[in-house]
Amino acid sequence: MTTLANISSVTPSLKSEGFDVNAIRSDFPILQSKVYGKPLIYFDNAATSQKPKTVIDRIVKYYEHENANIHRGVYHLSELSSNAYEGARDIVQKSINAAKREEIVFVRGATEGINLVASSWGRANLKAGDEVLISQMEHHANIVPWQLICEEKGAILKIIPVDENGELILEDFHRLLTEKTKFVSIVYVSNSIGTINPVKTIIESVHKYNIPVLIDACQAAPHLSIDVQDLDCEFLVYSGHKIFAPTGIGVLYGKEDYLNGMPPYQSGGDMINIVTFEKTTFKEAPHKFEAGTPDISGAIGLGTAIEYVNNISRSAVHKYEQTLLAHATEKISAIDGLRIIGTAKNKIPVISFAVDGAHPMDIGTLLDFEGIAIRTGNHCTQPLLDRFGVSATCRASLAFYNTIEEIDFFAEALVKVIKKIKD
Ligand code: ALA
Repeated sequence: MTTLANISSVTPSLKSEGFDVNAIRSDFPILQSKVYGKPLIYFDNAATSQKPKTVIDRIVKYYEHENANIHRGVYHLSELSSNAYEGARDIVQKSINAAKREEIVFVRGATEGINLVASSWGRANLKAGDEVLISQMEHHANIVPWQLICEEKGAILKIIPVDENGELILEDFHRLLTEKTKFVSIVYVSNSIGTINPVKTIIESVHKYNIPVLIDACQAAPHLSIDVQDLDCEFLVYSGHKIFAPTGIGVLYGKEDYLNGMPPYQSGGDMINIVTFEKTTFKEAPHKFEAGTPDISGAIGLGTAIEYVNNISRSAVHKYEQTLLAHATEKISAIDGLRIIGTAKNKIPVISFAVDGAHPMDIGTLLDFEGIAIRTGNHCTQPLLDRFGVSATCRASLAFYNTIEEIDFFAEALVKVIKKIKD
């Protein structure tokens, strides 16, 4: 039986690109943990990723040495804190190649970013009979905010369907995109089945109608390079906690003209210029959209997480993750009665599956006793799972710190667990 005693990279050639999975694993304290006496195998990275020590240390340093509110104090600590927070904005800007730092709005996460755009842009621009186009592959966070604003404005939500492999049906996308379409909001990479969508081509087509596009890049951010100028999207969102940063911080990118043309989403301190009881004037973006005290330490932690990721070769990570995906797909698909849901040509290392006669919750619970963490359920994508005729799946979602040995251990444990459930 494969053991985890000798964790080694299967692709030593990646070492020439400076990629060493053992070194990476040692940066993540939680990966050294045991669960029920077994080494933790963390395969729930699409839900949230683990945090490297450098991020944890940076947050501790902030609270031990820099904690003060930002943009408000004339004293040393407030300056330290404000500089660190605004420095994180610069790091985010560079990492997604935004043209201006003012185009980066810190939000709680992708969910808040989408709600912000749907409420602010949607309320100001949508009217009865307009159409908003999303896909069948969206996370609930990219469905419900659009449903609510469409309901409020009498607009109509249109859905691009997904084929048997879990790819968007592009002919239907072109058919649904019409003069009536006023906004398109599309996921870059599916959280539940891993499909990488051809968003650049989609954006090009949408722009022929002179309308804006939002890209939900939650699952793209930890796995792919993002260049918003190259994509040319009007908006893009992601959550920090999926890219090795703390929970509670996320990014909304918006083209400057769009952000400045939109009304505030929330209001309060730090987003205003002048307040009187008669009238209030607002700052320009991004501050207009950052009402109240933000998640200062979260933003700083996000900056550190991005710097951490930037120190590892993206191309090596991509090759390594594709090796993990290929190996896991081969191992898992060989299991009797198991169906992989989502077999797109371009995928991140996310494998969703259903097993005849074994409920995902039972599989997940028993795998936990082997030290293995996967997600079970609908992954906040009920319409997508409905399309495949299942209400829940097991989902193994991998990151660059996972290993071939972990996959082998997982596949063996899975066979054992399925047998136990069926016996
Ligand atoms: N959206 C997260 C997931 O896919 C929580 O698990």
